[in-house]
Amino acid sequence: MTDPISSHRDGEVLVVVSNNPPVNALGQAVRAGLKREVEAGLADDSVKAIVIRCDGRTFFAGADITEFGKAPQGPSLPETLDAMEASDKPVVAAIHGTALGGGCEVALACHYRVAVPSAKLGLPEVKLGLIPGAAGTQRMPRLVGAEAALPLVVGGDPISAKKAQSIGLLDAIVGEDSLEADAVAFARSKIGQSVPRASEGTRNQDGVRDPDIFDKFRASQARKIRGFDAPNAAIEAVKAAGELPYAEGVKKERELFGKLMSGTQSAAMRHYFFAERAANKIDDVPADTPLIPIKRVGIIGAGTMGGGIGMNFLTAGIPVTILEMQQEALDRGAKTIRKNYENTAKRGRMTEDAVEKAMGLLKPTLDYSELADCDLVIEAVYENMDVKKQVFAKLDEVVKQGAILASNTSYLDIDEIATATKRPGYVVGMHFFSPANVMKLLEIVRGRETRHDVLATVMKLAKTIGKVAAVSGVCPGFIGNRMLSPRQQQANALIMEGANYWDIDDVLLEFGFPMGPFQMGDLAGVDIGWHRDPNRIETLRDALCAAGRWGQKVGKGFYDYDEARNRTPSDETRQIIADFAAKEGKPQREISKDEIRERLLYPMVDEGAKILDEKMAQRASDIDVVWINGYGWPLYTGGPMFWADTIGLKTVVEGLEKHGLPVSDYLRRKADAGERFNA
Ligand code: 3H9
Repeated sequence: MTDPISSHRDGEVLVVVSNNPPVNALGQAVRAGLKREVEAGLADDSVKAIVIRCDGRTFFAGADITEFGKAPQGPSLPETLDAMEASDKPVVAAIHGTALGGGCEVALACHYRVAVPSAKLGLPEVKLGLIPGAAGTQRMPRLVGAEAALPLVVGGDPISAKKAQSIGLLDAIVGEDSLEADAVAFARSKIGQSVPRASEGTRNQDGVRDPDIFDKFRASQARKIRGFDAPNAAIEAVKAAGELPYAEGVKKERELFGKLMSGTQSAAMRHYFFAERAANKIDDVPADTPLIPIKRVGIIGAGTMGGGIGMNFLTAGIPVTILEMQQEALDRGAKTIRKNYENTAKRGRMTEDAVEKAMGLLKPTLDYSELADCDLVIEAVYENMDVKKQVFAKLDEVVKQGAILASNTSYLDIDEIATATKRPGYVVGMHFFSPANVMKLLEIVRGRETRHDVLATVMKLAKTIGKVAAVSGVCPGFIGNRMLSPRQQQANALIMEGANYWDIDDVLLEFGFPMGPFQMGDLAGVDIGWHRDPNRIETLRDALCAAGRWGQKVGKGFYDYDEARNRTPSDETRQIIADFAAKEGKPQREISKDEIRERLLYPMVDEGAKILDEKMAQRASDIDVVWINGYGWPLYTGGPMFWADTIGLKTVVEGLEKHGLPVSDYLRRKADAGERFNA
């Protein structure tokens, strides 16, 4: 392997360069090379200053995550950085791309930091269930203050160069195309001066003067960090930076880092990091498959779903033609899109200019022929096979050859939809989740005849519009809804056997879901799809609807709601359920939360196993990606399949058997062989 670290001289300045594609991760060879070159520079009297920069697309994007969990190989990042910071010769970080995690810690250990305007800096370790482990939690608050450090260390989102300069993290912003020359000039201007060291900074005293900032910050993040271990450890570490001398603070950080690294949450979140990237790859579609240029997107349907889907493209700067049947529905759809953008602008997350720019790309129409020049048309109409086939037949007539025709169906057979066209190879499923402009998941449904270039194009497009994509084969409900179905069946069965419906919701909330199935039912509307005849009572839902319990929108569904939409269990609902169970002759018993959890979640794992066995998902981790991004499965468990691996497939099989539930052959085989779903 070639050495990733090299150096060259620019007069009395030594420029140390890393070249470790794709993201200059700080693996063993990079650490060793960095230490070697910096030590050589320090030992050489003719070197008066050092600049550290990276080749390729980015400054160091962090520690090499693939090394985590393996036996550590020296030199460690902390020792490499300590040697650097201890130098009396100025060391300057020259940053482009993303200086993340360990990369940002390299920059913090340098005496000065300069960056190009497009650079971003951040400490995203919490997103891997960790905290910074190379003194980032100690140097950062000393350099920028605890208050400014908290969102960086605890939230994990990177900040722009401009913002970094405003909080004192960057010393200068330099030319986008002259990073090395400007960094060398900067370093030269510091020769002979005493060097500032972040570890000796005192701005962390803001947290000592006002210790309330930590509790306030924790409270402000309560919803976002519920269930996650790392954010609390991150707050503790930043607090320690004010309370302890530097060396002890570093020790505290090490302790917290070590505990998180060996815990299940970080293992799960690291699994997810690679799962998300793997999901983007389709095994038999080569990475260099030519893409179909997408310059204009058509959307059929300007309702909640169609409008939300359209916003993704408008926001990304791709023109959208949106079609409706009636002028009124079209106007309403366009108005809703504008209102959504304006609300985003009011919250300061978009400029007025950007709102107008996005709206300027929207072309509403009632005329199918206006879709002729679209490169991709996404149908988002009513879930009915006949209607969808009519739409696709019409699209086949009017849309130019070579364009992609996609359906947003959530469970219908894409292959059957494709038969309505003479170009089944260009038909694909693009299943967005509601609200489509917000939810991250895009389930791509690969039909029997879907072409490689069509698949490659929609996968790339997913990234362009900020979605996380996963591919599913054609089966009822695809990956996500197919697995939701056994959970819902069990939830319904449990309440008929005597379980409290709020216990079912609470079990899922405690597990880490944002919402349980009955809360979800109330939110969506218990009356959705109801036949509207209060005298015809065949299902529990009929009984609830007949009693006017239509859901949150009318203040009562499964739960009663107050004005602030807080839910309380309802005696009336309880009675309706009991009456219904009696009518069905269902014996009642007390049901524990453990049984509820097992009966809700284990059948999902079993369904996931069947999906894998039938090759409807390419890999187990794709299923995890779907459930984390589309259905709120808690990230810190790694998704249903990784969670099953963690608790053991044998445990799942035994649990299913204990509750008299079916076990698929695939799951049983894997469990018997002591295997995992994820390698
Ligand atoms: C840390 O630093 C801990 C320290 O505090 C403690 C030290 C003691 N390692 O995302 P992309 C791979 S924790 C290994 O598609 P983009 C990635 O898997 C780390 N591999 O590109 C992919 O591989 P493949 C803190 C990594 O342009 C390829 O690179 N840092 C790493 O969309 C391209 O990645 C982070 O958490 C890594 N650190 O986005 C940053 N990073 O092609 C994590 C990437 O085989 N990284 N790979 O699928 C990122 O956020 C994005 O990769 C980045 C580029 C924004 C840099």
